[in-house]
Amino acid sequence: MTSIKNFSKKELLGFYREMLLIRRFEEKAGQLYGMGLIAGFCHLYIGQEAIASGMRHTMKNGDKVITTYRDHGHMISTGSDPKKIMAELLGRSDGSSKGKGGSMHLFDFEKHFYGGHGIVGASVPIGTGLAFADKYLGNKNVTYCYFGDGAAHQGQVYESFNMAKLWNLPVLFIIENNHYAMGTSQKRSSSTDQLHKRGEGFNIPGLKINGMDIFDVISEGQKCVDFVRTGKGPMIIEFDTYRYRGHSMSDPATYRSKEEVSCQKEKDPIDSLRHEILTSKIVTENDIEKIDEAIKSEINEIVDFAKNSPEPDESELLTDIYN
Ligand SMILES: Cc1ncc(C[n+]2csc(CCOP(=O)(O)OP(=O)(O)O)c2C)c(N)n1
Ligand SMILES: [Mg+2]
Repeated sequence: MTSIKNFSKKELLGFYREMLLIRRFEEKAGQLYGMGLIAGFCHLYIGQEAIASGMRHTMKNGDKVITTYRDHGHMISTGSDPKKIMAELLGRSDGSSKGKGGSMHLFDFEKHFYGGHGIVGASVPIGTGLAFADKYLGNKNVTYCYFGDGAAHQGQVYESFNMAKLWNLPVLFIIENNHYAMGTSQKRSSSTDQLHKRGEGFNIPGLKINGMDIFDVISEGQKCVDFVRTGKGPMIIEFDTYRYRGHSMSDPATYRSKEEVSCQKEKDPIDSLRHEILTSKIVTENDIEKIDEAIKSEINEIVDFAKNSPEPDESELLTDIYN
């Protein structure tokens, strides 16, 4: 069983730092949205951080990531510059998509981050195509293809499963089961709560993993990555997780009880890692506070950069589009 003992001090503080950066980035995005500085849709990743950060640890150079509109945390975990991500959210010209894509359309080709997709389920056939390219080119890369529990009911997901297994493509289908699709609970909309078994009819194995503990994410996730990387074909991971906020900024999430949310927050991935780091005496409370302060200053720099970046010029209106 993987535990804190399997990681160096540097690795552990790296996990803590990254998850906290994602959390604080998202909290700030929520504030800026409230102030009218971010327009359109904005979906926060708060509560699900251990998945992006943990799976990142299992990746090799050239591995690809593709996900849904809940994409800020995933892009940060690929090592993409958070300043450019925030500038994109604010619709500024220094943004990763030149300020023309916004929150749901993040992209970083250099970091092998293939979006940011607003169409529910769309990341799955596109991710399968990315894996096809890797197989065709004969490299040993894996595509990490993320989608939600709601998306798991989409027809295009199953067409992709069939092709992925038929050609044994190196794709890891990763369902982030946060138990809600907008305001609809999984209990009300799914015939089964075992989404990792949805590949059985295609001969694709699956595993359910606790997504609230970064050590579980890494140890169990690594087994699935190894399976895919060694040419055995696709695999499905279902991460059990929870989103703390509403679906998007316009959702007050009144369909959930306060008790349900607070019960989930007791398993918070960042709090539990901090607790383990302190009880195992990896660093002192003072050291942790210093990291927290450093993240706060980093977030301030990120926001300053985004606010100071100009809006795209009118001449950009018809560039970078299909016509
Ligand atoms: C094809 C399509 N249908 C409906 C929508 C509207 N919609 C946006 S998000 C969402 C819920 C998806 O939930 P889930 O897959 O569980 O992901 P989560 O938001 O929980 O991360 C819906 C129905 C959409 N964007 N695309
Ligand atoms: Mg969901």
